[in-house]
Amino acid sequence: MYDTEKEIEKVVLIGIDYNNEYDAESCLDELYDLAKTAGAVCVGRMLQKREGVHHGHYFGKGKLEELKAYIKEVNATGIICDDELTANQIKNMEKILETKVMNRTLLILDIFASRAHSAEGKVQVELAQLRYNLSHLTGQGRSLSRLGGGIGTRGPGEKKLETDRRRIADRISELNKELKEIERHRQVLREKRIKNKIPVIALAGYTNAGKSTLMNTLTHAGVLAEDKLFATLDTTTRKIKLPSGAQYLFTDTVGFIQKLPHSLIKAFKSTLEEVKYADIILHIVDSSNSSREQHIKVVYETLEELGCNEKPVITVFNKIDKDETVMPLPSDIRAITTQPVSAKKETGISELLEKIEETVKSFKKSIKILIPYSKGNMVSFVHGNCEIINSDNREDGFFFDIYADNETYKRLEEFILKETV
Ligand SMILES: Nc1nc2c(ncn2[C@@H]2O[C@H](COP(=O)(O)OP(=O)(O)OP(=O)(O)O)[C@@H](O)[C@H]2O)c(=O)[nH]1
Ligand SMILES: [Mg+2]
Repeated sequence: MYDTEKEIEKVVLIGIDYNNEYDAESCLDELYDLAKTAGAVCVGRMLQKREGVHHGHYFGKGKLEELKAYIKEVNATGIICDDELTANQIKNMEKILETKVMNRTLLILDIFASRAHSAEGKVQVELAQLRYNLSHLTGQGRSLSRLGGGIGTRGPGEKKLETDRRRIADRISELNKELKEIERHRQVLREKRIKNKIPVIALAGYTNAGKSTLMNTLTHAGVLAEDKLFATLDTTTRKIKLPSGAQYLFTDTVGFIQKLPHSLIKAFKSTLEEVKYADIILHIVDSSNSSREQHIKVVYETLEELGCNEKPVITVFNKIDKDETVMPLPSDIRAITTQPVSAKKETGISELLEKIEETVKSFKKSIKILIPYSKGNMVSFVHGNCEIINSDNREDGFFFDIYADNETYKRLEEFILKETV
């Protein structure tokens, strides 16, 4: 990852109103939040109604002239476009507008770069940055420096790189190797969890929905939670004991956003895939956000992209304490159940935990078994495969009060205490 000095950018946000399901104004509102998070000051915004982008310079010629005058008027040092731009579009626009041209992808990459703390996060961000730059290189000998220009001027380009395509490719393959090794470690951890049979609950959702705040309320993990987009990049997992005695693992991870750059999805696949290995996905929604329905849609699309269509989902409508939260809450037919909460004010939390337990138990059977001392070898099987609520060494054998999945249930059927069936 490359870090260089930060300069304050005064930017104009631009976007196209395609007249489709995306509300152009709220897309720009989100771009505003991204720009602010990245440290830029927004001095204006401009939308053009068009069927599609102008392939040479995004806006049409006339609108671009209008934008040029506007940039001068508000004294902006650059523009940020809500859509992905080709290297050619950037080149043409910079020439016409005589200012720095950035886009949403660069902003997100830039924020990720400033947020990555773990070795894995850093490798993933650098990989995404390099892939992005490689895909925006046109022709031999083109300087990288201009292309890397994000808000904080982070990015490979701003470090005086005299690197060529070949060297980037080499670095990418080097990073890929590092990432593979990190992923191997992660896989070992996951396998250990599967072996322990502790239910894993992954917190997923749109960025800034309150995942980390809920994680802290539930587990006192002390995860950083802030009113900034992508406050969390690294995965945190904590074990908690519920009032019933059952133990669960909760995992907090990176948030989703619409138009998440593909290079980032690819680089962050192993982090994003954390949800894939969970027993339940806790889908956190910021109910106070006027785009909450759109956010829900983006989250389900991203989950599908990650191959998690089949996972049981519990939707948590968070931030119900806020005045902006409009009732009634939206319906969510994809979720098994929903729960309104305030992670901050700690309301609805015990109801949520009950619903999580009910859901876990709905695909596990509760049984009480007695294993005779002569079959002591089955005890380690129980420890390895069941969720143990209670255990006791009785006169006639080992007693267990457990939750077992179907397969385990069959193996233990002969030991089930009759009176508990
Ligand atoms: N009023 C109110 N604010 C909340 C609640 N939950 C979270 N917040 C605030 O929302 C902001 C974002 O919270 P985070 O927990 O960092 O959100 P996140 O989903 O982890 O966000 P990322 O990690 O950035 O994707 C913070 O300023 C929190 O204090 C809530 O129930 N009520
Ligand atoms: Mg977070």
